[in-house]
Amino acid sequence: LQRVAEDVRSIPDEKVPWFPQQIKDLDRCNLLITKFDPDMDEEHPGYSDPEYRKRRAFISELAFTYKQGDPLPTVEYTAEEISTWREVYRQLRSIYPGLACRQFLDGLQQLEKECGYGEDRIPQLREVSAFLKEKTGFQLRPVAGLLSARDFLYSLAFRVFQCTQYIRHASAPMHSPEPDCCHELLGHIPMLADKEFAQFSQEIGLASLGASDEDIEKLSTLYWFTVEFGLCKQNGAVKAYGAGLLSSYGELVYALSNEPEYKPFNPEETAVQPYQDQTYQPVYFVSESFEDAKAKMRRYSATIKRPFTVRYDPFTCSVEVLDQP
Ligand code: HBI
Ligand code: FE
Repeated sequence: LQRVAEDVRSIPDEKVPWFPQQIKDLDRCNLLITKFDPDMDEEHPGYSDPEYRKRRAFISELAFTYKQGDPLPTVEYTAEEISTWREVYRQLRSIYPGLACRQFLDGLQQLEKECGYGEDRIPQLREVSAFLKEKTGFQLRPVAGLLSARDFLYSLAFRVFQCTQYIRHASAPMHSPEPDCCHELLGHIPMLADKEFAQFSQEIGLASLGASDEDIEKLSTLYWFTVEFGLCKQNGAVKAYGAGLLSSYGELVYALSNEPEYKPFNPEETAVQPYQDQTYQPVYFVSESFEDAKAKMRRYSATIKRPFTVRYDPFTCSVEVLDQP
């Protein structure tokens, strides 16, 4: 079902899906996918734990009631939650130096120095958002779980990153079927502190505004193989920059072993590669550099057909919609 853009009147094509034009319109970008939800998914490690599900419902409510501009909610994490975080942090931290890309290591080091990152406490979204805003203009917004690809990508156009605030179940610290705060805070946030990568992320978002379902599917696959599971060359070695890798001990080691297949990042091919959301990827795409990935993505985005062009105005945090010349 397509939402018609009632407020973009100059566009002749009636079938353009609705898209946000101001940052506060992101309050409407909240379509959740319940596929991996602990209340719905029998495979979820928290499915048969009523305490865990109650905790999740409480943290979800903070996201449901959040409106753009509100102060980010603070969660007082329990001793059990902090101990899960500690285990994840300790394990991953020990292998980052050899496997993560330079930008990630830089970002993480700054977060440890300036933002209270470490194994003893779970950083709060509020302090992390303030940190990112100074580094790259990105800000966070709380979300209750996995969002639709369209709504998730839309928020990136405004340099807004939708972040889950709950933590995975204590019985499975090394794996989570859905995004959780370990994935966001360890996988995504250090990368979003890098200017080049922040711009790369926003440009995927801008390309998604008002795009057809088919193009959203392709952009979402591109996002998957770059922002989530991307590898890049650095000083002759292959390193990880994807958040799905940098927040999973097992897959990070596997991705950089000689088991999986590597292909050069090429948007036309990458956009149609089938992917795995239940287990490790059989194929990863390797970029020459972020600059190269950004240039290639830009060229690809320019081929997406839309009856208008968009331009982001950073002063008003809004999107200008211009008719195609
Ligand atoms: N939702 N909360 C949340 N976090 C993500 O990382 C995320 C999402 N929805 C879709 C998605 N990622 C991607 O896999 C792409 O479909 C955009
Ligand atoms: Fe993610």
